[in-house]
Amino acid sequence: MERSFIMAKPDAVERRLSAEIIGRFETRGLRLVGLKLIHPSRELAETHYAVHRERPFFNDLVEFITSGPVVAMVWEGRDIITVTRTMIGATNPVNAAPGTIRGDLAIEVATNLVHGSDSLETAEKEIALWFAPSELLP
Ligand code: DAT
Ligand code: MG
Repeated sequence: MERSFIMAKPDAVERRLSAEIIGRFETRGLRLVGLKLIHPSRELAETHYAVHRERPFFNDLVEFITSGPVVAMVWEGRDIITVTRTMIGATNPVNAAPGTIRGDLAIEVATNLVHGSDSLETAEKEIALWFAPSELLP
């Protein structure tokens, strides 16, 4: 079964939306196989977002993601990338459809509440970056 790395970002925790976000994936029927609250280090954040290193918003992005605790998760299910990315909604919440997490709960691109891996290859790397194998259900 396929797995993805999902994270409720610092804005989600600050706004007390962790349970809302976890609940959406849970009620959809996905299986939670890893979960932890962690205040990311700069090194972890920079590695996680390394693909965006040359983008003008990179420093603000790293500052933001290290600004407080996040809920790091691994979810499992069929077509997990498509299902979770669709549920999360467009990167810019202005363009995110109603019914999606960003479309219902966010308005600013910099504080768009949730991260979800964009491919199975990325998911594999992100899961290994954020979790030790012993922290995940078999
Ligand atoms: P996604 O999180 O939908 O996969 P992404 O990988 O392109 O989007 O970008 C990672 C994060 O960077 C995104 O969730 C919010 C931030 N970001 C993206 N584009 C931005 C922009 N134009 N200005 C500010 N922040 C941006
Ligand atoms: Mg992305």
